[in-house]
Amino acid sequence: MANRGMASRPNGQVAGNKMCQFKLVLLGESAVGKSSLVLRFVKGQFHEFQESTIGAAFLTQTVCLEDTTVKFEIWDTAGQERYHSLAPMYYRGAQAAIVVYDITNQDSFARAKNWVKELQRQANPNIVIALAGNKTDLANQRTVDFEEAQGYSEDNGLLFMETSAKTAMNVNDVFLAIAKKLPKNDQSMQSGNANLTVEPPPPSRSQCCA
Ligand SMILES: Nc1nc2c(ncn2[C@@H]2O[C@H](COP(=O)(O)OP(=O)(O)OP(=O)(O)O)[C@@H](O)[C@H]2O)c(=O)[nH]1
Ligand SMILES: [Mg+2]
Repeated sequence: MANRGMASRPNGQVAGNKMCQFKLVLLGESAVGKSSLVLRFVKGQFHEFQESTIGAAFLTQTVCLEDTTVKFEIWDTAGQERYHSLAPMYYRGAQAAIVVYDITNQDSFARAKNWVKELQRQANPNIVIALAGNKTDLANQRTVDFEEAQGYSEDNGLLFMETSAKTAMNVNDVFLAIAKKLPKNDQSMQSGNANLTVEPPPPSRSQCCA
C-alpha cells in the first residue's frame, strides 16, 4: 500500500482518508474476559463484576494505521454453553476472530482450541485468528504455559498475545496486530469519510480516530 508520509499512530488520531471495515468476533468459554477485553478496547474501562453476556453484544471501534483507518464491527459472543448454537451466526462472514482463554484455567484453553478448530472448519477460510490468553495480572495462579500456547499458535498460524483486560496489557495491541494483518482489498475498502458507513444500531459505539 502507498505510504502517504503520515506517521503511524497505533489506536491514535487522524490517518489518511482510506477506510476499511471488518467484522470481528470474540469467542471463548464463559468468564474468560471477552466482554472485559472489548470494554477495555472500546471504552478504556474495566468492571470487576462484569455481567455474563446474553446472546451477543455489538460494538464498534476504530484503529488508525499508516494511511488507513480500520473500523472493527465487534460481535462479543456469550460463552455459556447454551448459546453455542448461535455462534455460527456471528462468525459467519467475519474477517477476524479473537479466541480468548484464561491463563489460570486449563479447561478454557482446551475450549479455545475447539473454537479454533471450529473456525478453521466452518468460518471464512481467510479469517485472521488471534488467540488471547487473558488475565495475565493473575500470573501467580497461571496453569497455562506461555510457551505451550505460543507453540500451539505458531503451529496453527494464529496471532498470539497474553492480555489483561484489568491492567490493559496488550489489549489495544491485539486489535492493532489484527488490523495490520487484515488484507485491505476492494471489498473491505470504504471510500471517503468513516461516518458515512451504514451499520445496524449498536448499543454503544466509540471511535478513537478524530
Ligand atoms: N483479574 C482479571 N479479571 C478479569 C480480567 N478480564 C475479565 N476479568 C473478570 O472475569 C470475569 C468475567 O469477565 P467477562 O468479561 O464477563 O467474561 P466473558 O468471557 O465475557 O463471559 P461470558 O459473557 O459469560 O461469555 C469478570 O468478573 C471480570 O471482571 C482480567 O484481565 N483480569
Ligand atoms: Mg461476555
